[in-house]
Amino acid sequence: MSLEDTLRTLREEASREITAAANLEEIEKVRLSYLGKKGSLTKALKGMKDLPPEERPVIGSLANEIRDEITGKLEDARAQLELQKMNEQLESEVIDVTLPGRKVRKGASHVLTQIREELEDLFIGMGYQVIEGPEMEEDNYNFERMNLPKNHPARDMQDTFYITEDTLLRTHTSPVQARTMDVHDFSKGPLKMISPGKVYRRDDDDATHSHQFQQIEGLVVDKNITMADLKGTLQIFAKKMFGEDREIRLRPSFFPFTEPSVEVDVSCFKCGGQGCNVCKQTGWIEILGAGVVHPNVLEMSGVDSDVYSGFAFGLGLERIAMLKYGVDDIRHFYQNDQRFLEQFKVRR
Ligand code: FA5
Repeated sequence: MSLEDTLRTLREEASREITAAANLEEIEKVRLSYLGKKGSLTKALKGMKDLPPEERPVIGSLANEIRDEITGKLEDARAQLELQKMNEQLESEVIDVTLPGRKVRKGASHVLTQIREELEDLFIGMGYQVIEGPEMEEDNYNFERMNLPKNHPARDMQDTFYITEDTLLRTHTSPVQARTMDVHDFSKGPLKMISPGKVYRRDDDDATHSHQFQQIEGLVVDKNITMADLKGTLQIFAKKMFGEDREIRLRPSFFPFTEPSVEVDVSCFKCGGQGCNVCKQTGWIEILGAGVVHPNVLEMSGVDSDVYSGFAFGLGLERIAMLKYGVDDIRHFYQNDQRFLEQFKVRR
């Protein structure tokens, strides 16, 4: 067969094979088999050198024409197949935006954190600062500075976890009173602070007692502060937390660091005052202790008790949460049962 015939045959075969190629891999194979180093068109062109010189330009231009034609067809076919491949992919990977989404489980603040923040906002609104104190405390601040010298019988009121002879896990947030008064500059104005935080006691756990719980301490010291200021403040707090119709009572009590002292009870949410297992048949749940700051406590911080007076309170955060939401066992707050916690989830 003459070289010219060979070229014409290759042209037809290549054209057929390109049309028949079903995918990009097959196109590549066709390309290699004609135009590759060992491809049939490449080989045929090597035969050019054996042609008589006068035939070379004619056959040469035919060969170029055929090579360009095959290259062009290959490129068209490749573009076509690439488009087809992309369309198939788009179809197979289609996203149905109307399908319902998978639910993302979001975390949320613990109910006690929510109430703490609510109370902080209330007191900040009345001009109080929020001050934190250490959970691991010196015996000195936890007791002595609260007018409870060593061997004072009232120390037994709060069974203590000791770390060393002089350090302990604080049994209440009251030591922050002394720490704050020590550094407050009274020439610049009155002291008004609250101090939230964890406290620890060797109490037996039951429906209303936990060995670790949270308190919020409150302290106001200025000239002419009286029991009436304390009462007014507690009333604002109670109304805000429990609403207008919940009953509140102030009961005379004793704390070594206040004189006079009171305890505040709220009517039981479960029995409404009839008596039940939650309120230990009394009809009331105690939420806080308070009173007029004892002159000794002021003096130990270098505050002149003839000029200044103050009131203080210490409230139990879990008790407030129990009363607000009708939770009948304090242990629910610490067991991390999702079914319990989810009830207080707020979307922010
Ligand atoms: C005190 O801790 C005093 N420091 C409060 C105080 C401050 C009085 C300032 C005067 C001036 P008491 O031990 O009563 O007091 O505890 C205060 C509140 O903490 C209680 O009214 C109660 O709401 C809560 N509480 C006490 N013990 C527990 C406990 N084991 N579990 C949960 N809450 C408790």
